[in-house]
Amino acid sequence: MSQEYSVKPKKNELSKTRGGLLHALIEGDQLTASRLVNTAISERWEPSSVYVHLIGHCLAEIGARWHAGDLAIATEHRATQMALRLLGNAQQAYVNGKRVGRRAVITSVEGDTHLIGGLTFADLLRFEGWDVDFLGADTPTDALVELVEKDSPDLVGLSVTVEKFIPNVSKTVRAVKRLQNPPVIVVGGELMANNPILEADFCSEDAVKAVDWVQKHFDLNESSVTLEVLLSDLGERIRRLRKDRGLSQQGLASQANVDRSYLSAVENGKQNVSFATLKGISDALDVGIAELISKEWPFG
Ligand code: B12
Repeated sequence: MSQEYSVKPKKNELSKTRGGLLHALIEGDQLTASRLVNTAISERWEPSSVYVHLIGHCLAEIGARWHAGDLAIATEHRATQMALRLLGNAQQAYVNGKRVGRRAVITSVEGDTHLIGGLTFADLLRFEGWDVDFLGADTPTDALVELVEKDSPDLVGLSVTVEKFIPNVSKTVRAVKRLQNPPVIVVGGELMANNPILEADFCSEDAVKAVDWVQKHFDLNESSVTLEVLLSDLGERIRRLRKDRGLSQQGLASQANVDRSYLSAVENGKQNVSFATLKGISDALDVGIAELISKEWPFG
């Protein structure tokens, strides 16, 4: 994911936004719900905080209240539709990651109509630069197998929410694995905490953990990030911090004791920097070196 959106909200901030969103979803107040999610995104919350810890969390709470008989089914349905719109807008706001040349097909398993968990995993992968086909819910096993045979994706993600459909997952995994050059298969959904599917390559109740596993499995983690990308990210962070502080390139260059043209090359990711230069720039920007090179954003 782009360094731009890597803020983990503070606990109290998350819980306040959750409270507001839960209320808006229950009341059918789309305007307030959109405003809360848009604010979180404009404050550069990482996608998983918005998808899982904010929207997903509110849906689970609404489900629990509906299950307990405290909410009408129509209220739950309306909240789900609102959440789908919020997620659609979030997907537009977060830019897809730089393409990594890998393809995934994600769907809920045959019979299962819950689609938000699979959609969450699909979008989190998109933000990591994957090309993703999201098929939605309840895809018949035969249709999925046919598509996988035709398109040969690198990864298939299956979502299952309702216990009685677990046998459909095993059936689907076996059918896909019988293909020539079968893809990697990841199964997700809350039930996976206690009912892992043995034939799958990875199972998890947590979409973020699954994305991590996938990135490692396909060797797409930061260790494989090139120096070029690291320097370009560093340059972008320096430029943003400089602008935040209302400094011109010349102003920062003077304070950091470097030439303006040198600083311009650094900001454009075209210049490798020594530790001494990094220290000069970080002092002038009034941030620690660790913050300057960390993924967290924004700092201070
Ligand atoms: C919205 C909802 C619905 C909507 C679904 C709308 C839609 N298009 O998605 C509707 C109203 C259609 C619905 C129907 C039903 N539902 Co419902 N529903 C929910 C609710 C409230 C929210 C689900 C949700 O979207 N959560 C938010 C997402 C983000 O969470 P998640 O799905 O768990 O996903 C996370 C992880 O599990 C994981 N993950 C999920 N999928 C995948 C896939 C991969 C590949 C990976 C890596 C990770 C991953 O990542 C996500 C983020 O970390 C839940 C309550 C709850 N506790 O979740 C009940 C709930 C899931 N429903 C339930 C039930 C029983 C039903 C019905 C059977 C009710 C009925 N009697 O008709 C039907 C199912 C019909 C069917 N054939 O499927 C039960 C399931 C119990 C069970 N485990 O068997 C729940 C838990 C409610 C309850 N407390 O009883 N439901």
